[in-house]
Amino acid sequence: MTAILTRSTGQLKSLSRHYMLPDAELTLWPNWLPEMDSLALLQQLVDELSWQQPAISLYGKSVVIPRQQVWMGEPHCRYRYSGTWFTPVGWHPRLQALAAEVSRSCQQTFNCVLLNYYRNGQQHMGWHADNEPELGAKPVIASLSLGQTRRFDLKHRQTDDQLQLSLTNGSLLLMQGACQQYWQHRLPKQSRAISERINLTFRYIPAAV
Ligand SMILES: O=C(O)CCC(=O)C(=O)O
Repeated sequence: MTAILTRSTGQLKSLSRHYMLPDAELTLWPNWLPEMDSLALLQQLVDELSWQQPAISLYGKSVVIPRQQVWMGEPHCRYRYSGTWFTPVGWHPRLQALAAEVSRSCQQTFNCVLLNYYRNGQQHMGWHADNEPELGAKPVIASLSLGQTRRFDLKHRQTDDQLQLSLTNGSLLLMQGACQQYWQHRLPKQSRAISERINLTFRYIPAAV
């Protein structure tokens, strides 16, 4: 007799892998959102958000980013990225509810989100850390992926330590500890990745006092 292992959506959601790295702590929930819900959300966000492809400053040159993005959240959450200031658009109701769900899973408050839309594997993001001063010391970042599976690389700034993760449809990756201080990450080009993907990085920016 064949044993069939079934799990409810709730059980799948709670399955996670924990990575204790030098100077960083990662948790990956491979099935945080069910597959069909993730694909439906991707389509909704493609259709309903006003995607931008701004130029940023890279090594002194103005370069159009190789993907599209939306910066969203509470009104005070202005954010500087590669020499350019971004003012958030107001919450999309679905994403405000999602931010609250991510906050519950990660036991962290998030009040803004950067959405990146990659049409195919040629679109990418280079090495960087989410270490802008407005995020405070030791920022906690929760990264939700929808659509095409993509490779996600991390490397330690001072040692040869490297890690490659596969970010699948519906996965949630939590980066915490001193991750943004000591590690950089990137989403490399992948010629075999032909489908579209949206990544949402939930962040917290304190209101200025
Ligand atoms: O698309 C990804 O998974 C990477 C996103 C990222 O690195 C960022 O938003 O800082």
